[in-house]
Amino acid sequence: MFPRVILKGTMIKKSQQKKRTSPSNYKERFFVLDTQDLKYSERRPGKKPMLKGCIELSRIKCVEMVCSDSPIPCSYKYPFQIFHDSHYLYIFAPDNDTRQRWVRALKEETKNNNLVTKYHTNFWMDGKWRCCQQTEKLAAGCHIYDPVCYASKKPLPQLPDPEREVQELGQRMVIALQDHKPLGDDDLPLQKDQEYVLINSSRPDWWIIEDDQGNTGFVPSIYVAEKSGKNFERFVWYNKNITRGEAEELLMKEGKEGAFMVRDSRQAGVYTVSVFTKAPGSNGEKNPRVKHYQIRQREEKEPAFYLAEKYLFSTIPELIHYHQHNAAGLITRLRHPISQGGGFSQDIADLSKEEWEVDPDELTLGQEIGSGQFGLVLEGRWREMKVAVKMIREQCMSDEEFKEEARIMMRLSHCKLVQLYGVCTQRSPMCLVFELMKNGCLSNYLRTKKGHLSQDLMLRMCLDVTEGMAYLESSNFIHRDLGARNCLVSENNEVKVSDFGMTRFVLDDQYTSSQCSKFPVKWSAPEVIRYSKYSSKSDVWSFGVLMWEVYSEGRLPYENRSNGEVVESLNAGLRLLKPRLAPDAVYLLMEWCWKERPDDRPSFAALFYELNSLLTCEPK
Ligand code: 4IP
Ligand code: ZN
Repeated sequence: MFPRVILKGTMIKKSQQKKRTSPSNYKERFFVLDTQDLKYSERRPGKKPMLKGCIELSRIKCVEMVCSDSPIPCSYKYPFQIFHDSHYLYIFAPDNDTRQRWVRALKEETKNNNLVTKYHTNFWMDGKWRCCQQTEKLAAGCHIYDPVCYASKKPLPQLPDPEREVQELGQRMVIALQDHKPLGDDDLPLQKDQEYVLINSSRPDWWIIEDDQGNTGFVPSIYVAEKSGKNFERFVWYNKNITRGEAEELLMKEGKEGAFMVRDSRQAGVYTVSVFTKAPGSNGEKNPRVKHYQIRQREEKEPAFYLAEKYLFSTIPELIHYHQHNAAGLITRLRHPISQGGGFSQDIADLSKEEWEVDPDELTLGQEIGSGQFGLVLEGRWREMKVAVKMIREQCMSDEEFKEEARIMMRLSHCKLVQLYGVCTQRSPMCLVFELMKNGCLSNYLRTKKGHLSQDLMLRMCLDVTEGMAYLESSNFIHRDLGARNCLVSENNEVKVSDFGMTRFVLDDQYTSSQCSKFPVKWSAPEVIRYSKYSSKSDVWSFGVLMWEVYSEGRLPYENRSNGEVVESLNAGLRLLKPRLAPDAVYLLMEWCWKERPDDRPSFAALFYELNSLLTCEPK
């Protein structure tokens, strides 16, 4: 019997990279699904179609959409996945309807196969699963696979099942620490103690979660606690590297009844709550002192954590939250979280208004971590988060214009951009509150790591920047001052783009006129130097120079040459030379960024795609 054709059409596929070294690329293919196989072929005008691949339906183990917020480097933007044998085939449909049609049909044809129980919701990219961060390509999925019903919203609420293990599900679950009313359409209401699936935690302040009805939305991250693991570094009360003695000293110095912190106990994997009190003890002791309580963990069954026997919690943040409001067996209620960086923060702040104005009472300033164009940068705390605070030197910035723009800049939110949380204008000098990046600016980072940067790391750094810039490009936002000095490095060596659009508010003409000494001539496209014509393509030029900085390990471009000499040599068609560490393919991309005509330069989306395809090997 001949197989019956079910669907056919043109879509784009990503190469499956069956071998470690095979290239990553996106090709347009004509797909035919019949009752036996899924075939794809290349069709060229005037030529016979050439069959490129054929997947027997019986070998398919999962078909599902892919949910991702990373830029898609091809013209079709609706991805779905087919997991077969030991390979993932990513196919990109031109629109959502087409994607749904294919996913439905493929699910229907494969529903009786030997299927996976869990699948990955996001892409395998850069050596890890973007959904669950696992680094093994064939690692079990992180989300229950639904072989038949293809619906994003489940009609019936799931009944609570106490036996269902978080670990077994593989999903990241969170528990609401308190009720929360949604502010806008994108927000999800929270009900205290209710569990939710964590969908996206790439922004530190707002997370996306899903309730048991299948509704998803944003919630303030400090209102929820992750159920599995002990991921609570974002809470201000947690001090990672502090000894018992240092903790005591800090708490005594603070001297406030109920000042407390959570620290690592000497015993690995165990945590201790240290709390300051003046209350008389059971044996009549009256001296101000610090008491230490070990957070105990009951092994057998959840909930597992407790300080005082009767009160059990499934996460440490829940436990702390509870004891912040109830002494319940402790010498005193946990009143003031203290952290090593200095200062204490209030209780969970009221996040009920998402505005750009930061309340000065919510902001605590710590030590200096650097200085920039506008003045000093301090470490700080805001709403239980560690933040970087830029203090704007007077007469340095046109505040009024900036304030108008802050609203737009705050909405730009991407995991490869340094997030602006808000602006504090009620204090003088005005200050801007940003996401804190532990490893400082990229140019210094490159210099300190000189001689120890692997090819893989350098490529990934460039890739991170293109990802953030592709987002700005798609938001029609021009950076205007891209360079390694304006990128920051996180604790895990991830690079994020910072200070986008900020030069527009600089009042110092030394920066703003291309004739002047502080103008970043060495990073600027010719059309910017000549007629201040900024565009995403002038950002691309600067990105070429940034790549050069990365592969030169932080050297200054055109080292000893003056701005005037640089302009002259650019006009003569000369370009920066290939850095010793740059592979040919990478230098070709730099040269592409430095095309004289802006239109001849690639877009950031294209650069992302090209760089990504150079990442052929699995990470070590
Ligand atoms: C090829 O790259 C094509 O993308 C193939 O897709 C792909 O095969 C190959 O991946 C990949 O190396 P080049 O054209 O640059 O050689 P197509 O067959 O559609 O042209 P898949 O398996 O994705 O069909 P590997 O994994 O087979 O090496
Ligand atoms: Zn996953």
